Amino acid sequence: MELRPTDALLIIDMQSDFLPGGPLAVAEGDVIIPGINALAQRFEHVILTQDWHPAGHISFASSHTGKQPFTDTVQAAYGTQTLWPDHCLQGTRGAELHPDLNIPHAEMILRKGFRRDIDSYSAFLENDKITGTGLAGYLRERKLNRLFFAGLAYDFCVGFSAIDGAKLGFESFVVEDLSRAVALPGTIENTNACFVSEGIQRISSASIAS
Ligand code: VGL
Ligand code: ZN
Repeated sequence: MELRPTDALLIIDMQSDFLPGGPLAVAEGDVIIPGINALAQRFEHVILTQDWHPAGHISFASSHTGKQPFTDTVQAAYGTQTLWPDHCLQGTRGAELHPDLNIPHAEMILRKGFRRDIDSYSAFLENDKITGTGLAGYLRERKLNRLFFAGLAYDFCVGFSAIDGAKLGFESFVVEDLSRAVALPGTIENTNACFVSEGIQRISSASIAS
C-alpha cells in the first residue's frame, strides 16, 4: 500500500512503564521499538501518545483497598474499570517516552488519562465514552484522514484508539507486527472482533511501500 500526504501514524504509549522492567510491562514491548522508529521515518505526520496519570488515579489498584491489579475491577461512574499497577505517574521517569524511541519529527504528543476519576485507553475518547481528548478535532483541522496505529498495548490503548478513530470516520489501520498485547483473558479476541465490525484492517509494516 502507498502512503499519502494526508496519512498520520499514531504511536501509542511507548513509555518505559509499559516496557520490560516496568510495572505494567507488555511482553516484547521493547522488540517493536526499532521497527516503530523505521516506520515513522516513512510518515510525514507522526503523533505520539503518553498515558499520564495523577496520583490516586481510579485505574490504580492501589487507590482501592483490598483490590488486586489485572484481575480486579471497580465500578466507576461510567461502568466497569479494570485495575492496574501504578503506572505512568505524571512527571516520573516511567511515564517518559522510552529513550530508544527516536522520532524527532513527531508533530504532537497527546497526553491522556490525566483526570483522576476517568481512565482513558483511547486517544480520542476517555473511558466514559463522552469526554473527548481533542484529537479528532486536531486531525480534522489538519486534514489528516487516514490513520495507522502502532505501539502498546494492542488489546487496550492501541485497540481502543483504532476503534474510536474508525467510529469517528477516520480510515484506520493497525500495524500488527509493531504492537504487542497485555493479553488478559479474552482481550485480544475481543479486540480483533471489534476491528472486524469497525472495518479496521490489520496490516504488516512490510505491506507499507517505502
Ligand atoms: C494501557 C492499561 C492501562 C495501554 C494504559 O497503554 O494500553 N493499558 N493504561
Ligand atoms: Zn493507564
